[in-house]
Order: sequence, then structure tokens, then C-alpha cells
Amino acid sequence: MIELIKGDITKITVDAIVNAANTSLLGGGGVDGAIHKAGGKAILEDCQKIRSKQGGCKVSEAVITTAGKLPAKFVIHTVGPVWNNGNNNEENLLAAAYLNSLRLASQNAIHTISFPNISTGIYRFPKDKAAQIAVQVVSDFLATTDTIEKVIFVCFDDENYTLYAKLLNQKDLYN
Ligand code: AR6
Repeated sequence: MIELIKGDITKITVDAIVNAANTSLLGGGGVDGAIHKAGGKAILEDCQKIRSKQGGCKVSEAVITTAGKLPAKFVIHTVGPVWNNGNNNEENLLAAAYLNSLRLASQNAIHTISFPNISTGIYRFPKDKAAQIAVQVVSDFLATTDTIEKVIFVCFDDENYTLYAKLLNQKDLYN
């Protein structure tokens, strides 16, 4: 099932929280900053271990760490694309970021997972396009998995919340 919540992703209890990270995995602003701040240094320590093994995380790929003090078992860090007028395969890269996060979650026996609106802040991906991609990829994946039971879209701003509410209501009509 898919749930929609407006609020702060660091406050919601799930098995795994997805982070909209950058390729360095060293933290940043936006939701990344909030996750590292609330989760504490254990998350950064795990990220540094991953960096020394594989040198960070490429755009659209995903890695998994502890969730530190967050109300979750894991954080899945993925890197969305920076929007550049749609000329750099951004839509496919965003879809792959969602898909790779879901695959990694299911490989780690994660049943509940929350997503922020990846790339729609500092990376400037158009919110309507991003919401359509997120809802499509997640719905398609849920139809193929027994492991993941619940995906929560956590919207921080009103614009994203309204876009997701509309899309998810339309989906209900089809199901
Ligand atoms: N809970 C849920 N959503 C949030 C929160 C929160 N606490 N804080 C912000 N958002 P952004 P990006 C929303 O900029 O566009 C970082 O510096 C926000 O309103 O966090 O993928 C990284 O290190 C927006 O809708 O991520 C990268 O360098 C969404 O989260 C870069 O930003 C994503 O906004 C990644 O940029």
C-alpha cells in the first residue's frame, strides 16, 4: 500500500528512510541535512566506510546504512539527478533512483519505507514531473514484491503534498 503524509521524514517510524543525498555521501542541506542531524554521527561513519570501499554513490544508485538515532532500522541513501532542462536523461535517472532504493530495501527484508520528494528541492526537478515518476515507479514495484508492504511518501511542502494527493486519488480509481 501507499500512504501520503505531510511532515518531517525524520519523525516517522518505518524500517527504512530514504535520503536524497549527493554523490559524496557526506551530508548537505535539505532533507539530507535533517537526516544526518537527527540520526547522529553513526550514519556519517557508515557513509565514510562506503566511501572508502566504493568512493561514494553515483546518481540514481543507492546504498544502505544504519539509521542511528532515527526511528528506523536503516537509511537508504540515493542520489537524484540535478534538473538541467530535461536534457540530461533526468527523468530516467530519477525513476532509477526510486527503483534502486526499492530493490535495495527488498534485498534487506524491509517492509515499510518512506521517501522524500527526491530532487525537488536544491536539485530543482519540476515537482509535477517528479511526483508522476515517483508514484508510477512505486506502484509498479509494489505490484511485483511481497517484501515491501508499505511505502510512505513524505511531503514537506504544500505544493508536493497537493500533487501527490491528486495522483494517488486518481490511482485509487484504477485499482
Ligand atoms: N522531511 C521531508 N522532506 C524534506 C525535509 C524533511 N525534514 N527537508 C526537506 N525536505 P532536497 P534534492 C524536502 O533539497 O533536491 C542536499 O544538500 C524538500 O522540501 O533535500 O534531492 C543533498 O546533500 C524537497 O521537496 O534534496 C544534495 O546535495 C525534498 O525534500 C541535494 O541537497 C528534496 O529536497 C539534493 O537535492
